Amino acid sequence: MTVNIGVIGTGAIGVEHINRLVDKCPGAEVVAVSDIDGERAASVAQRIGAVSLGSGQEVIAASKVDAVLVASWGPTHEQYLLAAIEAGKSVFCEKPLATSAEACKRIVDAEIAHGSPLVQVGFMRRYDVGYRGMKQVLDSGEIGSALLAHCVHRNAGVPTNYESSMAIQDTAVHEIDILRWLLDDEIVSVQVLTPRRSALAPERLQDPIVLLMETEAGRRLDVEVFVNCQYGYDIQCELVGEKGTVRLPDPPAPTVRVSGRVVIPVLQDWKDRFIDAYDVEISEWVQSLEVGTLHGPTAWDGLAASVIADSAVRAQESGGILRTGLPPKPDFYSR
Ligand code: NAD
Ligand code: ISE
Repeated sequence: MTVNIGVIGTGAIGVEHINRLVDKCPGAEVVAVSDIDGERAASVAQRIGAVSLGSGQEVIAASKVDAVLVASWGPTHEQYLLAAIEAGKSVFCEKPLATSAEACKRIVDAEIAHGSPLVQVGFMRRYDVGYRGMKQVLDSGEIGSALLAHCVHRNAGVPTNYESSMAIQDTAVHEIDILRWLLDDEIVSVQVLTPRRSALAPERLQDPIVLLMETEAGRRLDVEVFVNCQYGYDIQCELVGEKGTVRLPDPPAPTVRVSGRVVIPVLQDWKDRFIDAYDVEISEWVQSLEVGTLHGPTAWDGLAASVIADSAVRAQESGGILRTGLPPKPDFYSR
């Protein structure tokens, strides 16, 4: 069986996902695309033999589209998710689910009202072999119960439209999701520290920042976000347990001995760091469409990450420790 997919948003990650659907997912065919930049959509459509439609709503409504992949800008996600749910079509949405907790709640409510799961969110780190290995170690009990987590999320630099709140809502949101998933524990409070600002960061940005979070079970989590670190894209994560620790492996790279130095190159781009995870994420999504049961991060995970990220943005403004106030998980999502 072939699943016919419509893609909304043919920018950086939209094109990456289209390429992996075409090249790496034999069970899928991309039949329609759209972008507010119609020329960009048309050129992608022509390359892969799909049709380019005038709007995302037309992609969702198209009778030959079985499922939708949303990779447009975050603020546009809500309208497309609500339309896909109303049409009863499965939808994979890049993170964030939506750009406010209220918008995420409307999506969750619509999905519950529909009566069966349709939405998967693009938290791809859950598909990364390194994080999956960490989860296996933790779940085996080998290091005892986790007590602390130390994370680092560094980008060499960010685009000119990147604002301070994006360090949390766009960037740290990946750590928020992966820590909830690794620990199977909910984040209940958050504080944001603002150390001395890097003179190399654009003036509008407080960079770096440090998120300090506490979970329901009393675990303490710290996340450094430094998006103008200059030297590369560097993701680190360590869990400290009662009997040992487990650490995310660095991506494999050759060690070069030259000119009196030992050099291990650092990746420069997020696209390269998690390329295998994106491949597995999209392949598993297609397979789950074939069998009719979704397994990936849910709309509830999207809402939870957004509630926690919004609290962190407010905590950064106030300088205090804020309760995240996430409501209890509806039974619908306890599958
Ligand atoms: P981008 O700017 O390269 O691409 C976004 C595309 O959306 C653009 O082509 C733009 O014209 C199009 N667009 C904007 N409004 C639209 C609308 N109303 N309808 C249709 N298309 C519209 O951005 P990107 O880096 O590809 O990011 C897209 C999404 O993917 C964002 O939500 C971002 O947070 C997410 N993202 C996720 C990861 C990850 O690691 N999972 C990485 C990068 C981006
Ligand atoms: C980007 O949107 C992503 O999702 C990347 O994974 C992240 O590392 C980067 O900081 C974000 O801007």
